[in-house]
Amino acid sequence: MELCIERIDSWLVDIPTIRPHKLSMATMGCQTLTLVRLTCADGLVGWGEATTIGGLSYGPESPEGIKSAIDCYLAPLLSGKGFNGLAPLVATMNAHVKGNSFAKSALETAFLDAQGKRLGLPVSTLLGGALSDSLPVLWTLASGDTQKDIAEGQTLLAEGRHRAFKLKIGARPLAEDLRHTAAIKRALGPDVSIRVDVNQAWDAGTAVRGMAALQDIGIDLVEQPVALWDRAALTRLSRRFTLPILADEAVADAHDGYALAAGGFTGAYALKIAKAGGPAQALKLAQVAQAAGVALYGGTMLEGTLGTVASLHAWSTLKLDWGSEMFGPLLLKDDVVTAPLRFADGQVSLPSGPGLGIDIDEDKLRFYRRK
Ligand code: MUC
Ligand code: MG
Repeated sequence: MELCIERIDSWLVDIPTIRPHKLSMATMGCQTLTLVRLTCADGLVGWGEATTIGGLSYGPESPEGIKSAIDCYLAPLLSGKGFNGLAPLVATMNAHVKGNSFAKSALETAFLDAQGKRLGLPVSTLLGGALSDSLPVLWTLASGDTQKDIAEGQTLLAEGRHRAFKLKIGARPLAEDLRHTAAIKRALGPDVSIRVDVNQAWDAGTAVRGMAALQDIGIDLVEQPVALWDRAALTRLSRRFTLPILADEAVADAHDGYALAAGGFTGAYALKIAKAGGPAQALKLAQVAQAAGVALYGGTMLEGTLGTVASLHAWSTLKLDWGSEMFGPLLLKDDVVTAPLRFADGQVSLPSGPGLGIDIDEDKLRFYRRK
């Protein structure tokens, strides 16, 4: 079976968030989806999506940069060529385009969607087969206001939509962040898992004080407390505290995962399709982690439904020790798909059907796309 790629189109799609989402490095009021449509010579289409967080504040690719890498380099490279599977597609992209993993992730997703539709198989089957058809999903409390976060958490617990929460800290002085975290933990109760994401905001000394205090408060997991480049500090912290560390920005792909684990890191890795270059590439990192005894977590780049579903197909093939945060669509006021994902009982359901198992709403794409 060969897919002959005829053309690749892309759009920037701006969708407002339901409330400001405050991280240590940016506040989001809108999310930009870079959507990709891959059209095969016989008319079959596959869709992919890439997102980042806060323009260039999370990583080195902006939405505009992702679109430009696709339109100017990757689309001309791939159009008119036939591929009998993902390996030659990825080899071609990597041979001619360095980096740009977010752009490559959108294309790998679109290829998998098209391949699944052609074969009549879900993407999860192409990636090894789903272990389950729903995955645990937490919610991030990040309004920037402690009382609002508590009210939001209590409502979501009462509705049963989520059972675990992540807090975004690091923008404020440590003492303030600790008061905020302790108040939320106290209000939501001992049975609710609370994790924090510092998004690289602390230096190594602040991280030692922060970890000790967060351990006393009863926090379950601390994500990326120090800078991406400071693997030594991340590793020291992981060995010093029983409170586990989740590496996010520090670990993008299988090479990073190997280097961090070989250096003595213990804890967990946040898998993200964008960081790795696609759902199949993220699974390569998962395999390195499993071989090294590092735990797994299904991470989000706050994708819309398309990118979230692409991730879910990959994560469904794994045992995720820390569950997932695939709630991106719930943070957006609207989306460009015909049917929303189902979130209930602390879980998100994996769509069935060939390819990604979702359909694009062309009217909404026309409405939200950047003109
Ligand atoms: C991150 O750094 O993990 C994931 C959930 C969320 O609220 O923000 C993202 C980014
Ligand atoms: Mg993170």
